[in-house]
Amino acid sequence: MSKDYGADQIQILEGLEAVRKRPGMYIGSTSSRGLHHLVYEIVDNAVDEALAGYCNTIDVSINPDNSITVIDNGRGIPVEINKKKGISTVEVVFTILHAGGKFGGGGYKVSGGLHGVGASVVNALSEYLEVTVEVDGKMYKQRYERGKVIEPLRVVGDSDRTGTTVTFLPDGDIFEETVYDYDILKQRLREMAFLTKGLKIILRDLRSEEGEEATEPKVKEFHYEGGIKEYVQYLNNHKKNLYPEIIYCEGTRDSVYVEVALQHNDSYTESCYSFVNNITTPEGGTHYTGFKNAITKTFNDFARKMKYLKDNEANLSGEDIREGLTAIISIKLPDPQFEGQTKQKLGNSEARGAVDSVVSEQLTYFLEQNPSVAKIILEKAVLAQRARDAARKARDLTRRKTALEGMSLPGKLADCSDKDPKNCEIYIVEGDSAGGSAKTARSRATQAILPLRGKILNVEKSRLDKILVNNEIKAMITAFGTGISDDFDISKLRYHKIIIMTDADVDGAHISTLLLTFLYRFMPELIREGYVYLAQPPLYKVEKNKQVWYAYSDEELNNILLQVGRDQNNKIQRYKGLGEMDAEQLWETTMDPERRVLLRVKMDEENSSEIDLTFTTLMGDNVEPRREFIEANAKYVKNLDI
Ligand code: 28F
Repeated sequence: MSKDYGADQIQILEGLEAVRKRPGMYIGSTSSRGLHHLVYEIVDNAVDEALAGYCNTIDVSINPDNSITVIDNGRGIPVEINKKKGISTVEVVFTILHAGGKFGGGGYKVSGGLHGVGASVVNALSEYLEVTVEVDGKMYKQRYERGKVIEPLRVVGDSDRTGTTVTFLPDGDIFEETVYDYDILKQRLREMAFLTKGLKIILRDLRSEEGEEATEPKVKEFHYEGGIKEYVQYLNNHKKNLYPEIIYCEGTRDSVYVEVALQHNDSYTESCYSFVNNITTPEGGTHYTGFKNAITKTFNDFARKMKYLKDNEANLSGEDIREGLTAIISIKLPDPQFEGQTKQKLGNSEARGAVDSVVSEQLTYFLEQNPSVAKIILEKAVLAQRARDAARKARDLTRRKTALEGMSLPGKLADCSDKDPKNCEIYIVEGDSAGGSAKTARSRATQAILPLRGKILNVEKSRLDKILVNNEIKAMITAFGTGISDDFDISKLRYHKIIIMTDADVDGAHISTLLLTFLYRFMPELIREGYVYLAQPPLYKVEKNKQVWYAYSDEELNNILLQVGRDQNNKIQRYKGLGEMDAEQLWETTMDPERRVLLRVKMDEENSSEIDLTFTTLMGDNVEPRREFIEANAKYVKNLDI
């Protein structure tokens, strides 16, 4: 091929060069999240082919070298030469930015807005990418390196199938992290399969666990004929459902395709997830608003018609009706407009009316056909309303009033003198003895201590009114100053670090989990914005000839013993609890900002339904799912001291 590039070719190279210069602009980040995004971009194109009705199976493999292969059985990307560009359509798709627009009008592209940067970006950010197209009995192949065409598309053999195969190796010069996480891909591909009913997605991990001889590859197959109904079933199967049916609404209004599945369980939490063209919208948007409006209006109309609500009684609030509700709202529309901080909120106004109309119409019909289910839901909503009224009274007690109104801080709180939240941190300490030595050890200017008496309430199993009268919970709400749930106001946070400090034993771990459950359910933004930490007390103290070392893990202990030599003058103490350290030791090992180790609690927004499910599994009523979870994950646990 002649080396003198035409104007088009130069424009193509500049386009991909731009991607390599500022990858974050195109895939959000070059961290692990960006690495996994590459897979979603390629899979999205295959899912588009499924939505168009030509593909029903997608194979995804993590290869031993951490390259990825995605295979679909669709029509195959057209191999003809694109008149305008003078290159094959395949080459257009992989070398021209935003050329992914597969369909003109009519069909839905899964990858829309910021999300759909298409295959060309993956190509630009890969050490190599190979695409194989099987169509008309032939197999075509083309290879690129860092986005550059190595050779034109050419026939390499015959084929008796049709479809597109893409193999790419992310560029180590661009991505800090190049090792794929099987679980991250598993969760997103499972979600994709739920959202695209009938599509079979198979995930294989062809890497062998380090150290182990090559075991048979990990394989997982996702195939849900029931689509989002099965998604609700999956999210609810660890909970006690209030009725067996899964309510399902489906329809199209003004070219917006609407699908909604919902079912109540006996918990007090609302787990509703919304999607646009299979893209998760954790900030909600017009489709979610339309859903909430329809639910509130339909249930209230029905309640009045069935005389559950007398004419003079107030309407049930949306919050009451959605207590314990698990729902999936999935819409598809041709040109989604994303808004919000992280571009994960839908802005299209037509979506609100479309969802409202489909859900109102079909939910009304369902309730008329199933009055016993309607009764169950309305009775729970009425209970929730009463509890909410009681909670409002209790909450008014805990809401942080100004100092003048005398809402004093909890007595047990040893506050810090600095009043600028940016400088301040609060230690939530288990037990009065540890609390005592923490109060002595701390730096009074910037460190506040809130001792908690033993186990706090498991909020997963209690309603808001019970939670708000619990002293430990009340103390935390007042100390943090932000209020909770809908009242939550991050600007009122009094400490920019909330540090959970518990014993390094099973009880301590339980208390940390209970605290994280409370924070996740009532102040999730604290976790999402990275204000929450776990203190890391030492596990061992090694003394020898008056010298002292601290070990924070078993391997660190071994390294210290290797250094100082293993002999009888070693004195090794296994710390069972914070109380075994005096104030000086607690300061230097766990509280001194110069020397301590803190674990920051992070929440990966893209897997919010999985996080919600994990809390329910671990903290909810049903024992069986918890046992399964523990058995499945026990192998990851280190230094468990039963
Ligand atoms: C492993 C990743 O990318 N699959 C794809 C198709 C099918 C068509 C297509 C793709 C025309 C100009 C946009 C075929 N026949 N899997 C995939 N399958 N792209 S990507 O067309 C590309 C459009 O650019 C296709 C008829 N219409 C569309």
